[in-house]
Amino acid sequence: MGRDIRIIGMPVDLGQSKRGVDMGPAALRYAGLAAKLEGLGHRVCDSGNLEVAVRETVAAEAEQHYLPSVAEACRLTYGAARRAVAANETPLFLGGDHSLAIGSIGGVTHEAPRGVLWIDAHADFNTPETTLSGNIHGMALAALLGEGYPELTAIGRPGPLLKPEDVVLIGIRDLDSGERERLRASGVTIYTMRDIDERGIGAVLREALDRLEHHDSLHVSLDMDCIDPQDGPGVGTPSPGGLTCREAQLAMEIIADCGCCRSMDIVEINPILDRHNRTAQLAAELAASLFGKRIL
Ligand code: NNH
Ligand code: MN
Ligand code: MN
Ligand code: MN
Repeated sequence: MGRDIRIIGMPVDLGQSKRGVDMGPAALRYAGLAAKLEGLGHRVCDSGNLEVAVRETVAAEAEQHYLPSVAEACRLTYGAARRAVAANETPLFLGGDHSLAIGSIGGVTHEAPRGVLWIDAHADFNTPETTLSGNIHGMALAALLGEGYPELTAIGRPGPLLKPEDVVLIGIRDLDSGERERLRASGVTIYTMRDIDERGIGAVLREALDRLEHHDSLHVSLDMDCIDPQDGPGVGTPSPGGLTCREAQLAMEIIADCGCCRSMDIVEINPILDRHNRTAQLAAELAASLFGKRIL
């Protein structure tokens, strides 16, 4: 009883500053992602990559942090996500930076809401008023909740694409100060690395799933910088003190047990900063665990 998994690459790198995240989809394919999922009994169909502007061709947008091109990438991603869900497929989005989640999560929730597990070192809860970098990948979750650039909050359908009670953040350890205030006031459930250190990843994940119990479908948005840089060096904004590969595996296995994960993003892998593609290999293993791989 496998699933129909639809792989959708979105090599957007305009939402952040470092070069190389656009190579993430290739790195994940080279890591054998499709074969690992097929080995679990799923039918995997790879749509290739969606089109996004190459930075050199939109240099005039640099001052606006490439907002028009990021918004266009998100619109395309939204459409692809919506079509996959309408076809009863499980879309797996390969980034690219985390700005694509505005489109992927927006699109998968077009017909019906789903719960979102946002696993990240960062909360991506900045607005143009609170951001220190200006980078749009640091605003993606805020935009999904309807806050920030109108160009982003208008994508797909009017109004917020998510409600605070639809979202749980896991692995958080690096917040900007204005972002922290916004997050505290938001009503979003947050599990920081301190919570994970004190209570263990298993207890945290089980409680996170309880929080999303009112949803029968879940989306996992996996920013690979959630992983400790020791285990996942190939990311643009590494943050020490992160999840070990074992903790991340257990998180995926516990989500898999609930049987309701119906879409996923894997974002922020930067192969230029990686070592022998190990961050992409770990991500492919995590996706396999999320979609049913078991030791016994
Ligand atoms: N908070 C920072 C910013 O807004 C860093 C965001 N970087 C990420 N987010 N990788 O997941 O620029
Ligand atoms: Mn992120
Ligand atoms: Mn991050
Ligand atoms: Mn700026």
